[in-house]
Order: sequence, then C-alpha cells, then structure tokens
Amino acid sequence: MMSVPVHRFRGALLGALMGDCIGAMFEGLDVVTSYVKRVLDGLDKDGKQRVLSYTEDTAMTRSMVQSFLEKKDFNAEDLADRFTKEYFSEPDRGYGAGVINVFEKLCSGEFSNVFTPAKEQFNGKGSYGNGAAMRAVAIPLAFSNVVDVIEFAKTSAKLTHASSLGYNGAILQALAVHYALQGEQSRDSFISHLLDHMTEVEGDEKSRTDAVELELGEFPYCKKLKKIKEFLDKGCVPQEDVVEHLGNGIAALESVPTAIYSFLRCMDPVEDLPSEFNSLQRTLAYCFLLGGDTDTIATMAGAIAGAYHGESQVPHKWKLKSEGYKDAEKWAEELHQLYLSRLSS
Ligand code: R7I
Ligand code: MG
Ligand code: MG
Repeated sequence: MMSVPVHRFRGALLGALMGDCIGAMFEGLDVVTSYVKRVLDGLDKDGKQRVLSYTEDTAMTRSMVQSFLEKKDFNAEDLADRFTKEYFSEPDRGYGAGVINVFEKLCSGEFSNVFTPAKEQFNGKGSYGNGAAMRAVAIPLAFSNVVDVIEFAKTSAKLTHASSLGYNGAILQALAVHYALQGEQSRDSFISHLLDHMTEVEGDEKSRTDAVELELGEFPYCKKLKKIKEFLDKGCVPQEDVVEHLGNGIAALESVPTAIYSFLRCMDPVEDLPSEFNSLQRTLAYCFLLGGDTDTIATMAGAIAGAYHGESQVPHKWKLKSEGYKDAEKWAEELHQLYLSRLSS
C-alpha cells in the first residue's frame, strides 16, 4: 500500500475541527449566502475575536484519537470509558438527546458489556443518528488497512449507535476519509470504491431488516451513493434538491452522503461562493449553506476534503479561531507515525 504524507493527516483533523467549530454557528438555522459570507469574512479579519468552541463532534473524535494513540490498538472498553468521562466532564458540548442515556448507563457500572446500553436505545432498535459517523475520521488515520477501517468503524460506532443505519453511516464516512487520504483519483473511481464496499456492508441480514423496518428499502446508503453520482454528472444542482434527496438532518443516512457529495461537488467552483476560496474552504462553506445539522455535516465533509487536499488548503485564520487546533496538529503527527508503523509491520 502507498504511504500517505503527513500533510493529509493534518488536513483531515483540521478540516474536521473547522467544520465543527464554524459549522456550529449555523446549526439549525435557515442559512443564506450573505450571512455565511459575513461570518466567514469576520474570521478573516484580524483583531480579537473569540475562539469558536468545538461541539461534541470534536469532543468524541478527540477521545477516539487519544485512545488509539495511547493503546496503539483498538480497545472498545477504553473508548467507552473515555466517551463517558468526556461527557461527564463537559456535558454541555451539544450531545444528541438520546446518546446521553448511553453515557449514564455506562457510568452506572451496571453493565459488564459496554455495547449493551447502545442496544437498548430507542426501544431496542438502537440509534440511527449521525453521532458515530461524526467521529469516524479517527479510524482511517489510525488504521491503514481497509478491512480494519470497516471493522473498527463498525465496532466503535456500536458503542453508541446499534442501528445498522447508524453504524453503516460511520463505516461509509471512515471509508470516504480512507480513500481521500490516498489522494488523486477521479470522482467516479472514488464513488465506485465506496459503492463496492457498501454493497457488501449493506448486504448483511441486519442491515437489510433494519432498512426495511424503517421503510427505506434495502441498500439505502448505496442508493444515496448512486444519487450522488447522478448529481455530479448533472454539474449544477440546486441546493433545495441536495437537501431534499440527500438530506441535512441528524440521521446518519441524511448527512453522511451529503458530506461526501459536498466534498466531491466542491472540487469544482461553486457559483454562490467566493472565487478566491480553495476546494476545502468551498466544501465547508457549501455545507454551511445547506443548513440543518451544519456542524456535523461540515465536520464530516471537512475531514474528507482535508484528507484529500491536505494542509496547504487549511485557511490560517479559520484554523486560529478553532478551539484546540494545536492538539489537532500534534495528534496528526502522532497518528501518522502510528499509521506508518502499521504499514511497515
Ligand atoms: O447520533 P447522536 O450522537 O447525535 C448527533 C447529533 C449531531 O448533530 C451533533 O452535532 C449533535 O447535535 O447531535 O445522538 P442520538 O441521540 O443517538 O441521535 C440523535 C437524534 O436522532 C435522537 O435524539 C433522535 O431524535 C433521532 N433518532 C431517532 N429517533 C427515533 N428512532 C436517532 N435514532 C432514532 C430512532 O431509532
Ligand atoms: Mg455537534
Ligand atoms: Mg450536529
């Protein structure tokens, strides 16, 4: 397998961080272009502006990264422990309404199996929220092999998201970052890699029954990937159509494909966005303009775009405004070392 340069690792973690910190300002708003421009212009001004806080998207990503760096391996119990401690030390980072129950149960000490609380969510159906996908960037940065990426994305997701719609979204996001890290390739081949894997992932019994029970039909992620391809072939697609067909919501199925589309669409210029923006800036701004769950969609798209375009596209002033960017830079170096050590072992 090809070696991946460290600037892509820094791009991925910083892209994810900026997407969350800046995106949180637009979450749930009916966003208009002029407002996004004004906020982004503000970031470019010197002068003392407050630092933009990250939300739980980043808080959970940080726990994942720290676990991998410390354990040098995948350890579900350690992850569960870190998520729970992190939640109780800073509960106001914006956690989803349901996932809090999982942390409370994990903390109670009544569960010997760390996966049980997640299974009890939503009357035993498990959560289909995007809270596992939003942190999945850590997996492909710590594990170089695509089989590991799929397995650990799934297992780490199941600590909070037991519905296959939740953990399959995490797998898709992890795969997108994995392939983005490899760099140059056409949009078509990027999507076919994802489609090949997701066809297998969604072909299993539980994925089929979960999707049918939710009245989505089988292979819902594959269907969205095909929609992405259709939109890309069209070129310009109105924002409303992207929101209608790919989504901008809190469910993984309504946000992971949107993040992937935003990354791929923004390789080319976008009419509504400043012509001086590079592809990573365009990707983030594009996600903000879609509205809805902007911090999460932008953090996922930012992770993919940052991995692909690398650190050189990270706007310095946006980075400086994002809380904890120095940790992201340091951890990117350390994860890169870990990744390289796996390639050579
Ligand atoms: O998925 P999760 O961690 O939330 C992440 C989101 C991100 O946007 C963050 O930025 C933050 O704002 O929250 O948290 P969950 O509570 O597991 O899922 C999120 C929401 O999705 C839940 O509160 C429910 O409203 C909805 N949801 C479901 N509703 C009905 N049935 C998730 N799963 C179900 C379900 O099975
Ligand atoms: Mg959030
Ligand atoms: Mg969110």
